[in-house]
Amino acid sequence: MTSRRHVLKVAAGGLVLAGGGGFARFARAGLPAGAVDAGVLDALPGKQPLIKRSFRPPNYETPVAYLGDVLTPNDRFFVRWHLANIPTVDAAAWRLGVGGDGASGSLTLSLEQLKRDFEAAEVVAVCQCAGNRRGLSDPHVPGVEWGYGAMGNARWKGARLKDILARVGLRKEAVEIAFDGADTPLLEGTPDFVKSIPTWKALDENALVAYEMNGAPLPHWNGFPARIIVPGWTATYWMKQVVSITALTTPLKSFWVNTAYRIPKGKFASVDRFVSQESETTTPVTEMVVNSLITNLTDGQRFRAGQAVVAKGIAWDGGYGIRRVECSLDDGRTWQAADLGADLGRYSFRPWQFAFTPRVRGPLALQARASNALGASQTGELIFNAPGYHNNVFHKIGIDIT
Ligand SMILES: Nc1nc2c(c(=O)[nH]1)N[C@H]1C(S)=C(S)[C@@H](COP(=O)(O)O)O[C@H]1N2
Ligand SMILES: [Mo]
Repeated sequence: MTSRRHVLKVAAGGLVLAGGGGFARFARAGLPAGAVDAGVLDALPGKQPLIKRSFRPPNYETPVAYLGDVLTPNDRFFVRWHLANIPTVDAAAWRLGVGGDGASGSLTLSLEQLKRDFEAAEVVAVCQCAGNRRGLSDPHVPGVEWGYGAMGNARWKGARLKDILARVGLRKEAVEIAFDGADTPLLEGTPDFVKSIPTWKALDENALVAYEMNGAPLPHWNGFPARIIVPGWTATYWMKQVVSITALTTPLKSFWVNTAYRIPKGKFASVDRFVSQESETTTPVTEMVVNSLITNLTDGQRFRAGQAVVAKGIAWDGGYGIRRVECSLDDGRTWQAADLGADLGRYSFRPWQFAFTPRVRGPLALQARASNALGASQTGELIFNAPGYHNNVFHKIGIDIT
């Protein structure tokens, strides 16, 4: 079903995308080289060309230039799957099972019922892989070697998880709510992709079973006909093609929660805890860390001395809200405030821009850093961890003033 089509450019010496996304000049901008390379632009059926990191399973990232739009178009939204068996779901035949020992009853919902029997809710929220920017990790770490684009922002519409859980009668002993999707492993021995979140998080009014993305049905690659939305938390919990929701009175046993997607305890200033899955030394990743990206400039881009330059970008966090974005033109010695753009809600990308007029000829590095309502900010030095999660090193672009 996944035919390899439209291979547009093979980047032997570095792929150049109009307006952003070049990775060829990290060394010059003083960034760690990591393992990321320019990648190959390739279009999955129904998608625009994205940067291919792997084909089976499909892992495709969004070029930086497309992340300048506050809402990421559906056909440019990144794609990440762990398992290679991804069925095409027939909307009419699809069913969502709801139950578990943490529920008093059980229920099977059709797509029709999901849309008709529950109040529709909407939230604009960033969907970002915990491993976004892993390919920039220095030293190198194994995994999908993402650049900056394993993320997107969309307006999600669906039924509230809490309303669905209320329909089956959640018992007070329920500690976690687990999700399974229609995808299955290709090889025996590969664990099925099953995830859970704490019950309190599932009861958040912004947690949804979404059947619309930016006003349209979800693309197949992003979880048609319905997926879980956990605003503020990394995308690993955002189960696609969801087929079951299970309330559990004991913590889920799943490789994808117990072993993968975990970080050393205390390493990051995460506020939301997932207590039932914490060990002595590690904890599941929960919220996204505060982060930002310069979206309209590329490394090596030329500007004339005395000519005004407007840098544009986006900032986001785990849902506390972006309060400030600052830029530095002197290697972080001084920082100047950027202007924040439209606020689409605390879970959304927040656009920003920063105008400056370079006077001196030669190379010039621009860095951006965001901070949120808690006062949390980004890091200048990578906070190294073996799985390569939560990379929020200041984004830096090197331009040439001529
Ligand atoms: N069914 C299913 N859902 C899934 C996954 C998966 O492998 N299977 N991967 C998760 C992870 S780790 C990420 S980063 C997001 C990616 O969402 P996207 O492909 O819509 O961008 O989906 C999540 N939901
Ligand atoms: Mo992910």
